[in-house]
Amino acid sequence: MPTNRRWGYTSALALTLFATGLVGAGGCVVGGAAEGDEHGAVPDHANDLAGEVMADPDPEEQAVPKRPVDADPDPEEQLAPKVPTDADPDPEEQLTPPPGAMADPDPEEQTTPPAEAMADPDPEDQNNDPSGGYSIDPSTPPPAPQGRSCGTADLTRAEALIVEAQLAETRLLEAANAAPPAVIVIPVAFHVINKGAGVGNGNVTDQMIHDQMEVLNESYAGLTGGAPTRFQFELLSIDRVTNADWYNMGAGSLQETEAKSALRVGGPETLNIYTANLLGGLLGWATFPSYYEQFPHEDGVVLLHSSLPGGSAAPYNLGDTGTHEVGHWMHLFHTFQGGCDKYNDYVLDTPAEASPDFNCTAGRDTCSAAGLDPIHNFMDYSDDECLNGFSPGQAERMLTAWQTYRR
Ligand SMILES: [Ca+2]
Ligand SMILES: [Ca+2]
Ligand SMILES: [Ca+2]
Ligand SMILES: [Zn+2]
Repeated sequence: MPTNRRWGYTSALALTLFATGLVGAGGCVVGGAAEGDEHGAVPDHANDLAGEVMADPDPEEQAVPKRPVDADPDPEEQLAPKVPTDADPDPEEQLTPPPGAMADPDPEEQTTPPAEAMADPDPEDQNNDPSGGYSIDPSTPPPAPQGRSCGTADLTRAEALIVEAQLAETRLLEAANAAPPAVIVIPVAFHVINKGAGVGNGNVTDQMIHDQMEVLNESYAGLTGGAPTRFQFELLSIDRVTNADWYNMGAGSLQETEAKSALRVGGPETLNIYTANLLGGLLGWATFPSYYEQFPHEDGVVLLHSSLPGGSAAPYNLGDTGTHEVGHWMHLFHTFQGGCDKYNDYVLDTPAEASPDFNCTAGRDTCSAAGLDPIHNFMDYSDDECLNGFSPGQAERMLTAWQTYRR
């Protein structure tokens, strides 16, 4: 039984976008939940995703990084106190908080025009970006040593500002024009990547998929305790493929690209969900909508097969990994992104929190800014049992992002 969840991410996407002006790659990798695996007992360090990866002897992690940046030793690694010798190019390491991030008071970053960001291809810029990682307030306790974690990439401040500018433009246009539709039905294509027959080999049942669809619909309708969104999900198709190589895909791996290239259907409006046995103990990852224009074949959500409702990845088997990853696919960030930074997740009504919450810690309040930590928010890291809603601000952001990138 897995004990940890990790949400990994693919930083190279963000970097590529950084260079091109597009923005936003998100990948959530969730960890320690490999089915029937021995990895589950490995302590997970939420903000130290590399720590678990290093401790994980799984040879599958040798999967070839797909994106150039993944192979580039991230300077941030040197800033990661827990993994000083880590040579693993895992992009999740970018989630390690740059110590200087919070201290960067440069007001110019708030007004950095996209053009400037686009012109600067230096990947090291990400390391100086306040929003590029978990910006942990030094005055707050370190993150819990275990629990869910996600691999979806944080955008750099420059990237995030581009997105914010694009969303702001959409808001202006929407205000001047017709309101968006009351209901947006998203077609969902499920791609079940397995290594053979049976749930144990990743061949999830149709029932599990239907149950996941129900979880998505209830969650996004606000029926689980959060704010309602205008999104509904309708199952478009289920296809299954037996491919042991793809089955053990890693975030940003060649296997991921091969599988997606072969299986993806539809345009930016179609939610492609791939289930497989993810490497590194990850629960899933996703791409941000701003990534679609340049890399349409990468668009989608990848889920650990056993995270679907009824799967074996307890306490992450109620379907909220799917809800969380789709949140990224809609351009939501983690509620702890940026830590106590005033921007944090770029959503006003989600109180900033210094680090992920893993244990549904009632009354948790890690940032001095108003509001208790949003421990029940789908974009935090607690168990599925604890996560139960989006905020109105997140619902608005998803709608605006949809109008900007996916309609
Ligand atoms: Ca917020
Ligand atoms: Ca607070
Ligand atoms: Ca829940
Ligand atoms: Zn995530």
